[in-house]
Amino acid sequence: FSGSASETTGVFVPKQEDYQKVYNEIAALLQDKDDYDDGSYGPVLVRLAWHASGTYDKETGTGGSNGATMRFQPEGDHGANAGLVTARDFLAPVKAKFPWITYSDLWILAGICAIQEMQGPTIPYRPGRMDKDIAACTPDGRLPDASQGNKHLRGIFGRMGFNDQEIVALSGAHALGRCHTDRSGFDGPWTFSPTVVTNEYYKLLLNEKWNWKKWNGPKQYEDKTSKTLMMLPTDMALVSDKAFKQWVEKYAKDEGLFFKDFAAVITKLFELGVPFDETTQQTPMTLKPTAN
Ligand code: ZEM
Repeated sequence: FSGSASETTGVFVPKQEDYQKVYNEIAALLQDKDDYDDGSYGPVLVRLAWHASGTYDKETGTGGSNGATMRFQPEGDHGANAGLVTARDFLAPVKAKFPWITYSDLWILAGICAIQEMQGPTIPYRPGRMDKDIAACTPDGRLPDASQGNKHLRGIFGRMGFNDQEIVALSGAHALGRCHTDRSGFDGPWTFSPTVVTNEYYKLLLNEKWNWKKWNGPKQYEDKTSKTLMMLPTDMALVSDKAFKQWVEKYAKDEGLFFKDFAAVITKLFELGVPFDETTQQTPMTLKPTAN
């Protein structure tokens, strides 16, 4: 058992160096297992952390990353979570090697590791989440539905406590990864560099011409030029809605601003409903990315 046991209680109290070991293990696995999707499990790890957190309801204080209730069948089987078993299975050997970390802390640490390893901004990390049991599973329907528009986005993200600017900044995560027909039913990546954090998503939203894709699948857009990229109806709502569009324009112009705002809003997302010790507020730690 690596790490340090408290002298007085004998209870293992992990330190920053212990979390760094977990980080390094995930980063090594990401490098090793590069024959998946576009060459990285990074995007699906980010999606796991987001779906663990995005169930939060500020009125009742239920949901959020404190609990990792997606481990259980009702929540794991929610349509929105289709395919995330891939991310949970990827992390199983990490949990086995570091049994002291809770699933809830591990999933968020993995999301942060993935963002940093995919050349994104540094995201401060605070541990302290506890795993809850099956009774804490959230009801279906708390995560956004990609076939909807601006009202739906404000409703869903407003319930978590996010404003327009934050909704647009969070959506920049769609620079990463892709849609899978056997998961959401949608198809294709948003950008040409789906394993690198960039502001390309905003640039493409503004500069490409987007047409409805002609196919039998759910309604989505394809880019006129290459017909290989995609946008969801909810993505296009960010440019058809004037208040959202202002932020899309700012982030398309200034990648530094996007990185700064993305780091802030993803930190907020990952900490929704997490009862950190009010008195100490636990100083956030910065976990070091792998040099590559
Ligand atoms: Zn996503 N997202 N998302 N998202 N998402 C998908 C994939 C990914 C929406 C959505 O319906 C979908 C945020 C917001 C929203 C990621 C991160 C974040 C997919 C494709 C869909 C359908 C799933 C599949 O088929 O595998 C909607 C409607 C959103 C409302 C705005 C936020 C916020 C995110 C993080 C901060 C990521 C990284 C992926 C790519 C996953 C992968 O496996 O490649």
